[in-house]
Amino acid sequence: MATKNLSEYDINTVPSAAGMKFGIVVAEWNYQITGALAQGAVDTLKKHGAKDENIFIKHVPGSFELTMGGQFFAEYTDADAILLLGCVIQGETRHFDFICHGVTQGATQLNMNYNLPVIFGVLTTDTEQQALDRAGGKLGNKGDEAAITAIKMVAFQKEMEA
Ligand code: DLZ
Repeated sequence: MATKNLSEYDINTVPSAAGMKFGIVVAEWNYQITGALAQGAVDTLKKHGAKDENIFIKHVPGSFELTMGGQFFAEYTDADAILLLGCVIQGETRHFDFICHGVTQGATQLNMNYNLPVIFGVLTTDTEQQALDRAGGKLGNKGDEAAITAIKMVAFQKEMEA
C-alpha cells in the first residue's frame, strides 16, 4: 500500500482555481472518513482560489452510487470537474471487489463520455485505520489530493481548448 503523504505537493505546480466550478459527490458509507475527505477537498480548493459559491456538494448512499452522482453533475450542472469521494473497506464479503470495480469503471466511463475531469478520490483499504490515516491522519488526506488533481486537470483542459 502507498505510503506517500497525500497532502504533500509542490505548490508551484498548482494553477489558480479562481473561476473554476467543482461538483463533489460524497458517499455516506464510512462517513467519518468520507466527511473528512470532503472537508480536505473543500479546504484545498479554497486555498487555491476557488470560491464557496463555485463548490457544490451532494451526497449519495455508498461508493457504488458515486458514478451516478457524478453523472448527474455532468448532465445537469456546469461544473468544470467532478470529485468522487468514497471509502471502501475490505470486509468479509466480496462486496469490496464489486464496489471497487464498479466505481473505478464508472469514473473512467464518465471521463470518456463527458470530456470532463472526473477525479477518483476513493480510498480502498484493508482496515478502517488505514483509511483514517489517509483522511487527515498520518498519511495526509486523499481529499486534498483529489482537489489538486481536479484543479490541474481543469487547467489542462482549458489550456487545450484555448
Ligand atoms: C454494501 C456496502 C458495503 C458492504 N461496504 C461499503 C463500503 O465499504 N463503502 C461504501 O462506500 N459502500 C459500501 N457498501 C454500499 C454500496 O456502495 C452501495 O451503496 C450499496 O451496495 C447499494 O447499491
